[in-house]
Amino acid sequence: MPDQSFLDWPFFEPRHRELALALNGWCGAHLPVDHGDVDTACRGLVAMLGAGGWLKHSGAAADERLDVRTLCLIRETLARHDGLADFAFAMQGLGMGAVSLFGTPGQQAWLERTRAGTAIAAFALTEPGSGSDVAATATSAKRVAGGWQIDGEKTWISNGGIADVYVLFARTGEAPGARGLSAFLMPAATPGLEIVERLEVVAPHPLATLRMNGMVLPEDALIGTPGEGFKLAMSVLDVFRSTVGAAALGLARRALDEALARVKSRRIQGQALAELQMVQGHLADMALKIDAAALLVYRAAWTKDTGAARITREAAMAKLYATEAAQEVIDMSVQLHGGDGVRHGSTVEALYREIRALRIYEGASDVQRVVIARSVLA
Ligand code: COS
Repeated sequence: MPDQSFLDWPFFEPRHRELALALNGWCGAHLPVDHGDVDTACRGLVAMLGAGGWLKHSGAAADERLDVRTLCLIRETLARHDGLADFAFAMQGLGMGAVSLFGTPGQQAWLERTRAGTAIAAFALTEPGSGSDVAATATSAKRVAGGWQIDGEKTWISNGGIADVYVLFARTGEAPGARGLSAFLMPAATPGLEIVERLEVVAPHPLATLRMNGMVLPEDALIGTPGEGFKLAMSVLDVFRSTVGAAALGLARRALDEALARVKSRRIQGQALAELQMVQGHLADMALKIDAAALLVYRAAWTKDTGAARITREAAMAKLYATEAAQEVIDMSVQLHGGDGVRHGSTVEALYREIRALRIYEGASDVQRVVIARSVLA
């Protein structure tokens, strides 16, 4: 078990400490799972996390508030034990984030299922021609009798292919660019939805390209107000970007734990690696980066939970720093493991593959720099 002293920081309430310790115990008994077939593994993880009661924290029903510190503590803890378990939890939250924050009671019926682990959620924003530039979204939603006709393609959609329900962003055309988008609830069984391609990546998880061809969604599929989809997406990302930082933190803490075990047991010239001053310097840098990342992550989460309307800058700082720092910490842990660090199937080798995508998805590092720079210059 890594250093838990951060739980005494003033960002947390007793309920957060209790939850983190209880989840850590649950993870010890249930994780990691076999990742052999990622679709099967993810379905199993969603069901397990639902049965364990953890997924109820992935979204908030109408009379509740989404607690970002809880989301972050859960992601950090799961990531420390099993990256795929963190992924399975996170996607239930991101996928249903718009419904949780802005959904009608009717739409929240889906949220009940994703919080119970009986339905899988996905967030369909990115397109072949618009990744970082959300305002360039081309998928169209046109008003037709009884609803909205959707045409277009989405790609890099996590849980694509296994999701039961997607939140889809499309151009409804109230204005050009960012002011002409809207969000929709799209059940996977809707006629006209096709999984065009499954994508494989360095740390496998379900990913797909989707095509919507003459699909018709009912009127009540619209989430929020027409034309407000960009802001809605950004508000969801403000919450979940902080949690990506938390996942990176969990991966980094695991890498430090693995490094500590290694340098205490591995001997060189008659002494433990840990006795070498240069190794101690690396350990100090790793611990420092982890604490700095944790401070930024929980600062962002606490700021939102205590009532801030927007945490755009705090979330961007948390995601940028925590993911970049985790990459460095994990790389150093691989280095301290020598050849074992790059051996296929070793824990640090898996961490090395798992961290990479976090610097890209939910806003690449340079997008976070753009967001931070704008807030500094404003
Ligand atoms: N919360 C609420 N509103 C927001 C917001 C936020 N976090 N960020 C921007 N807005 C509002 C702005 O205030 C602006 O409103 P007005 O038109 O009323 O002035 C509007 O949205 C447009 O904002 P902006 O001009 O900043 O839009 P840009 O097109 O310049 O977009 C970036 C900026 C690059 C920051 C945005 O496209 C982005 O975050 N890209 C990355 C996308 C991403 O994370 N993709 C991953 C998907 S999930 S894997």
